[in-house]
Amino acid sequence: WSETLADGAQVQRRRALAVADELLANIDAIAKLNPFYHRITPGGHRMSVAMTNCGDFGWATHARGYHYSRQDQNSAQNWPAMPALFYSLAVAAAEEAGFTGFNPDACLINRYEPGARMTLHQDKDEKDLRQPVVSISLGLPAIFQFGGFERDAATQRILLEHGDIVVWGGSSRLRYHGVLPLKADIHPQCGAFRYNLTFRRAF
Ligand code: MD3
Ligand code: FE
Repeated sequence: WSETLADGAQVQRRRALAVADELLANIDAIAKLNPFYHRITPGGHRMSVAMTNCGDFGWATHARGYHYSRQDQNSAQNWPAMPALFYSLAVAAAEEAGFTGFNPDACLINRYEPGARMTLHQDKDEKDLRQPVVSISLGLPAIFQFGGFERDAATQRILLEHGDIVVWGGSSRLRYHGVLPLKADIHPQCGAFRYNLTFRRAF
């Protein structure tokens, strides 16, 4: 079942549940090739979320900002291919939310450990902001914050759980959003972690 959060923003509850184990096996295989690591922001802070990527491009930090890169900065290898299941699920979810023709070339994989969080930010490093972002949550639940178009606007909080997919597009594409510190617990399939896959068209 799905809920509209705001114009262009839709949660599809448990949409990925039936293939969650397969998604997790793919994440493990990707992390064997390109392990998760904590990036350092341009401001010099170590992010509490650990990341890896798959697809043509991955999200990278840089002394002067953020960008998308074919190579993993750590290994100097190209990112692993996006598994067919990832691509088809993200495209189908976008389509169900009304975004036809979504063609993601980047999948960022975020791994949250207890206490890890993501402060309010906008996703605007992508070239074509008419393409939505699709997010798939796996493992421990997290409280997601979504706000307005200015950092200090009021935020709504929504719980994202194992298997939930969120599609963000249209006028919601530039909303501020973040994730509150993860509460320690053990998930049957993911142990102490939460994973979030975000699919984007980078270029
Ligand atoms: C709203 N990740 O990687 S996913 C990110 O749970 C990111 O790891 C969070 O924000 C996470 O950039 C949130 C939900 C999400 C993703 C992209 C959005 C919400 C969004 C883009 C625009 C507005
Ligand atoms: Fe984001």
